[in-house]
Amino acid sequence: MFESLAQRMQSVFARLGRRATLSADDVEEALREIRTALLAADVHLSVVRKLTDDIRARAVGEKVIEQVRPDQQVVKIVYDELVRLLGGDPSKPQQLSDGTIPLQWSAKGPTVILMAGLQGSGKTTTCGKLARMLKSKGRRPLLVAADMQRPAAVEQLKVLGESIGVPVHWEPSGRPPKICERAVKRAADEGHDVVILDTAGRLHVDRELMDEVKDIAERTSPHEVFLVLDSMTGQDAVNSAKAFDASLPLSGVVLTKLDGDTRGGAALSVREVTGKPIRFVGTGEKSEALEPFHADRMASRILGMGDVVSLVELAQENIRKDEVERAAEKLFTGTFTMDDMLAQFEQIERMGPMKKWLGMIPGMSGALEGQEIDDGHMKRAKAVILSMTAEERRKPDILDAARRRRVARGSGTTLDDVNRLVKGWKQMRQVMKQLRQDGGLSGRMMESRMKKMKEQQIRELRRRGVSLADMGLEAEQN
Ligand SMILES: Nc1nc2c(ncn2[C@@H]2O[C@H](COP(=O)(O)OP(=O)(O)OP(=O)(O)O)[C@@H](O)[C@H]2O)c(=O)[nH]1
Ligand SMILES: [Mg+2]
Repeated sequence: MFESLAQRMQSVFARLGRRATLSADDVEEALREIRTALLAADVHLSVVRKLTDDIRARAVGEKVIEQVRPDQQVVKIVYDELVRLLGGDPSKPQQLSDGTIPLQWSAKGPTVILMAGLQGSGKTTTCGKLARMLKSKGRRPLLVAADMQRPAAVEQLKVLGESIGVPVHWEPSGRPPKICERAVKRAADEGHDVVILDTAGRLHVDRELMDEVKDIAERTSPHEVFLVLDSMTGQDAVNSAKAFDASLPLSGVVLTKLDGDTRGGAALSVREVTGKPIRFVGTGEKSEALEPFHADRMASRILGMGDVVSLVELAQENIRKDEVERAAEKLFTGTFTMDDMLAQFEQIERMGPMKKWLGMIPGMSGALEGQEIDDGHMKRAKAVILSMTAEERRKPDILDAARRRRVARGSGTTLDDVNRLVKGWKQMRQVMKQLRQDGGLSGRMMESRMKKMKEQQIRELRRRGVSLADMGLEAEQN
């Protein structure tokens, strides 16, 4: 997700990277690029303006940190402002989930969660995902089929409930507000501690259905009212959010289909435009594909520069200059040995779940697609590296079958573990090499690709009626 926005951002920073110092003009030029990149990603114009203004204000006043190149500092400023825009606090370190589910719990009786949103936005799917998540934490959820609009809706929820082992309250006929009222009562009687109401979708915000969902909210006093938004629908999602916000006591937004080919604009706009926090994100069709939302993680992914951000953070925490430089050198030049991998593992262990973290390294998220990485693997992988000789760590290519068997024995792992690690290292090396060849952070190929992409995006924006001035570009010459 956000691939093109992340790539555009990287190209902006790449260009800055070749300057020794940053002038006010450089910052302006970068801001213009950021502006078009954001508009092309379908971010609301008012949000783009605010974001670029905030970035400019900070970039001008920022104290220079000696250990860090100015362009990297700009990355950090943009990152901070993105985090803020997404409703987070950049002064807090990466928020690692402690595994609890961030919900407003009822003090007494079952917690009631109401799901509302346009047709096909993912309400029913999200109800199932949330129920599954709650159940896995020892809660006793009850799903409620309150969509009497679409004939198959009740059946859909029943099937879903069965597949995750969560009971579903449904009635063959009747009005949804009454059904929900009875369902909440049943939940209290039967000892369910969470009730999830799956309401009917609507194509547009229409009066009748809006009144119905309002009625449901009034009768059940939900502790959470989630608006489910399809992130692929961009500006439309944001506009409908305003309408729902006007009629319902929304407590937050669930952004679905972030796994798809979304341009990311909805994610960036919704918080600023509605003032409602994004609470969860849906990242797939399966019932496990729901995550609590973290502004900082999202900002890292949008920038595609998570490593640079943490680098600057390290520097800000006054880590020794040579260490910072060494880390940057390794990342950007691609001389990546098993020792580096071991160091990365150790660092990663301190940073939380590996797959998420690795996905934040530029160019890495694609390479990780469909790969199994869990933290148990990592422990074994560390043991494997520790059993290698210094030479093997420096030059893993010399690990032939006999050496691999020895390493497996020595580390108490299997030959499979050793092979997997070497394969993983090779893939990483490939990614780094690719990054370098494609230009990654500095090359020409990337730049020309970006140029093309940008021209395309400008054409597309013009077609949508965005003026050049709004893109931060001068009026056309011809
Ligand atoms: N890829 C992907 N697909 C999703 C996600 N969430 C929902 N979907 C898909 O989106 C489609 C619509 O989802 P539903 O949950 O039925 O949507 P709904 O809001 O309940 O729709 P109505 O009941 O008709 O209003 C289904 O095909 C889902 O599988 C997600 O996070 N990622
Ligand atoms: Mg539905």
